[in-house]
Amino acid sequence: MASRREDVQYLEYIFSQFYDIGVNSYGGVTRLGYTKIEDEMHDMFKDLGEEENLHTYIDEVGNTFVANDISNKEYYLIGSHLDSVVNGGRYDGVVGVLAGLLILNWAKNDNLDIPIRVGAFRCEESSNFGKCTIGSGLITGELKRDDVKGLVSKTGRSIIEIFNSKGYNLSPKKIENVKQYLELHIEQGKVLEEYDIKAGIVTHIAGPRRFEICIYGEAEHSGATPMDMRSDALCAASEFVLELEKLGRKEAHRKSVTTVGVLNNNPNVLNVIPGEVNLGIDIRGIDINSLDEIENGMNEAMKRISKERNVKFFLQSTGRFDPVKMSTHMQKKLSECSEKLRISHKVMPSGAGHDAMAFTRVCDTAMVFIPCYKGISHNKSEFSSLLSIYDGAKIIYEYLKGEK
Ligand code: HGY
Ligand code: MN
Ligand code: MN
Repeated sequence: MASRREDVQYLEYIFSQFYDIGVNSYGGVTRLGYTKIEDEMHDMFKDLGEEENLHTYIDEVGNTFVANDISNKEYYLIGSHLDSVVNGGRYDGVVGVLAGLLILNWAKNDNLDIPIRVGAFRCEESSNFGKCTIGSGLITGELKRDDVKGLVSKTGRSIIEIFNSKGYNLSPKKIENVKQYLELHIEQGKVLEEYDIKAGIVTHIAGPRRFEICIYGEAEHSGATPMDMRSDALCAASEFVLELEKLGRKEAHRKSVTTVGVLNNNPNVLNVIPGEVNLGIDIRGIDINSLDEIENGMNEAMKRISKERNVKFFLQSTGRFDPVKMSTHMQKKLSECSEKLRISHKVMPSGAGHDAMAFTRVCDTAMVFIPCYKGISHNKSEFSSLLSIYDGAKIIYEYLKGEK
């Protein structure tokens, strides 16, 4: 068994191989799903697997796998993603893939006879197509061809065109023989760091409900139109945004959150009253009743504002996952492994979405969190330490050894 120093040096080496891919002038990285930059990340992952003389392969939707055994035996799948948000950080998703490579290394050095594969899943972020977990969703059946065939990227490329050009399949065979799925991920919240706890054992993953809203008013002359004769779409949108924030605050005790992350104002010129505004809504929670409360409140607000301001609201759902529960027995065993390794840990929900959501459809699934600097994520300042990644990987490896 290599020393901890050698393991951390290996982590440092593989982390550095990804470091500059997709770097932008703001200091962060933009590695959008199903783009050339994400291709580069997957090529690098495949190269790193081949460097260790491991098996590598790519599935029908472009997910990349590195494995110690590609027979049709049941295997343990460790996974995450290599895409990022726009100007995001270098740890979201990547730490899970790094941990997987380290675990494969340990298993090889220990001659641990357990089939293990590490998967890097395409387009986990909704940043490029407005839909999340496309790679893992398609191969687990969470997403069907009809759910994605109409998607168009931020640069106007259709997913059909991208899949055709890469020889991918929008109706892939469902992934098979996965005994269990485990994912290491940065917490993307402040709890672990705040309480100086080294690991989180995830109980639930919040279910996202996402919507696009178009608000139509009337684009008119900003100087000649009296205040009481306007249908200002941006004022209506602003009232709606604050209303949705209020709904989120009201449901915070049930761990729900609401965000308007996208606002496009048209025609967005100084001397024209905004005639049309498009909003992107992200609601999350682990309690379905709470999410329903928020959704009802959102519909009430739209009705009221549209009447009071003489505008029209058009709502379209762009994604809906129920909250998912992680495997109870895996949670228990992961906690026991953390105890045994004397790594402080706590059980906790995940507010962020992950590829693990999709895998709950095909096998027992669990997640381990590690702290990240001030809980910052989806931001160039995102940071976690190599030692944290090492600790998280140790817990998962200890768990796998216990499965022998
Ligand atoms: O948006 C999320 O929750 C995740 O980062 N994809
Ligand atoms: Mn993310
Ligand atoms: Mn992620």
